[in-house]
Amino acid sequence: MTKTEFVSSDSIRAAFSAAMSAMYRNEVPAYGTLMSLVAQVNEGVLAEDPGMKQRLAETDTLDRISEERHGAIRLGTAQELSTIRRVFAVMGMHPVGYYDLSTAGVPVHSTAFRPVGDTALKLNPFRIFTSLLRLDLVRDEQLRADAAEVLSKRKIFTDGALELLDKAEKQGGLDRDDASRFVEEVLQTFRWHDKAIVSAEMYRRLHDAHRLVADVVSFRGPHINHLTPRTLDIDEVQRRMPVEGISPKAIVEGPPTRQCPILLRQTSFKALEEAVAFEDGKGGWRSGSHTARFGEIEQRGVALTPKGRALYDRLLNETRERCRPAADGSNAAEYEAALADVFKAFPDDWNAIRKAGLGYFSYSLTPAGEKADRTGMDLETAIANGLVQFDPITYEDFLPVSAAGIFQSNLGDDATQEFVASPNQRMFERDLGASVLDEFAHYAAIMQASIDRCLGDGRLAAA
Ligand code: OOG
Ligand code: NI
Repeated sequence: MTKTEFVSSDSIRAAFSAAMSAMYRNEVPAYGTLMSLVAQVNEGVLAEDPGMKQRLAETDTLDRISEERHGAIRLGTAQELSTIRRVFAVMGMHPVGYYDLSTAGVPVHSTAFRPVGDTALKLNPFRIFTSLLRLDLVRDEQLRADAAEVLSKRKIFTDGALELLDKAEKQGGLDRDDASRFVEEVLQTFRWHDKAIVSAEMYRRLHDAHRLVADVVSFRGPHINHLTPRTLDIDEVQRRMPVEGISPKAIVEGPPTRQCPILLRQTSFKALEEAVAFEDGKGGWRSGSHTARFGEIEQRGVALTPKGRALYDRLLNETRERCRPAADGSNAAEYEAALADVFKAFPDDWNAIRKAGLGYFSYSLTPAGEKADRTGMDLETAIANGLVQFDPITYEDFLPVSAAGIFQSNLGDDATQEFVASPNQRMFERDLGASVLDEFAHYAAIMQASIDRCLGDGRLAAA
């Protein structure tokens, strides 16, 4: 078989994200409601802002505007993590970034599997925030051993998925039939199981250690715990969620509303309580419940350089020192005001952000620039003379403090926070069986390549 008969990894990812969306809307009806709300709000924004509509159309992103951008799962073992890395690679999703959530009291560390590169992101931007449980942070030794034993026995992938995975790796791709079977088989891993693989008593012990430990260990597989479409106006969706009968988390995570959006803003609706049957130890079942699954929305802005990110982190810390957002939303307005006030220190003008070296931008020649004699001109002069233009590079990754806020709001607001901060990227990469891509180096390379293209004919001097 020749390579040309293989379906592209981008198409497999697109088929997978569509299948996941359909499954999740079916399993979690409130998520379907959120999707319709997002589509309505996006339509409204586009109707009022023809300029934005035009820009989205030009960048080929208008058609899929309200489609999912990401989802999240939580895994239990190194074996599961390294296998999922191979599965996602077939879909063109690669591990980018390392996120330590232990600092925020959640016993996991994570990466984002995502398409890398402009073309792949445009074709289908779907990514999965993937966390690995850290049993090493659970203090109770007996519980740690019991949990490890349960996890070592479960099989989260179907035999069909594993066979097709081997085949894809051996052949270097999958043909049309295999690709659609692969999507179907892999989808099974993310399904919800309403029968636990532990007893109610074991669930209670796991839950007492941390709700997240119970969520990972008690089930046959890593159910997708949320999906996240993109919204063009996150504040509006947040406001309208209660009108649609869904209950939003207390605050929007991330930076405040701005003229020039930076990084990532996110909010979610609270996880639903779902009926679960636990083993009763006598071959029967005992009914109980579990909260895990929710819906989220995101709005993205420019990727920040290490300098920009340091400023963002400092301002966010300062805000939270002034006002720590309460889980019940009682001080949400105060928090928002503090956030807006503190973030006045972050320039809100594209050129100012660029000149201060806070964000990553993509440079290109203007029509005038194509024609002009740019001999010996530096980048700034070329920009000042209208020969080179710049566009913000969108942030495609995640934020640990925001992620922790999303975790916590969906684990129940009384989730204990008693873990000692202990990032361990080396351990994570060993378990993953690969190293993660450094997100900053990645954005810097995109920016540099765009500058090189402007300088490419050698007439424009390096800045
Ligand atoms: C993942 C939470 C992180 C995000 O958007 O920051 C996340 C989880 O709850 O498993 O998805
Ligand atoms: Ni998320």
